[in-house]
Amino acid sequence: GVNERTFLAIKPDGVQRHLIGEIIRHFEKKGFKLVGMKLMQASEDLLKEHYIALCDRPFYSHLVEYMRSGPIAAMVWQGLDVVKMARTMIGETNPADSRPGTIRGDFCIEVSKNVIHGSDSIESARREISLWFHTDKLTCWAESTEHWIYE
Ligand code: DAT
Ligand code: MG
Repeated sequence: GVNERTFLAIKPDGVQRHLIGEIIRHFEKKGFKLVGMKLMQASEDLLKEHYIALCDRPFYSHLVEYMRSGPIAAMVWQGLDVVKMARTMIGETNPADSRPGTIRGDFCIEVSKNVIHGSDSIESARREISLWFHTDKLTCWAESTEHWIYE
């Protein structure tokens, strides 16, 4: 439904390369609603937990170090089918496989510096939102443009 939420994070390379504004603009223009946002340097524990499903992969420790190497812009976005739509807008895991027009297709080159994270399912979104945000830090607000976006 329209209350579906996803967790998006602009990774340290995206922040350093001044892509925060442009990336947020993509999701704003689309019609999704920003309900939580913070800039933070994540702890090793948080990042290990965030990527726990990948703990057996050879790149896991490198991935955690990269995510720890600078500030991250952590966000929660809301809207109809936002989990799947945001993944489509982000592109494939490897920027080389991502079409032009997607965030990874337009803004990066290597898989290990792919500028943005997006939850891959509704269950992951729930898990990741509760990992990165306290519920009381999310803001429910009525968007005045909602009736121009939804039937
Ligand atoms: P995604 O971020 O598209 O959900 P994922 O969850 O499979 O991809 O992997 C998490 C991150 O790990 C990914 O954004 C970049 C990194 N990664 C994935 N596969 C990799 C690989 N083969 N080599 C290096 N880093 C990789
Ligand atoms: Mg993933």
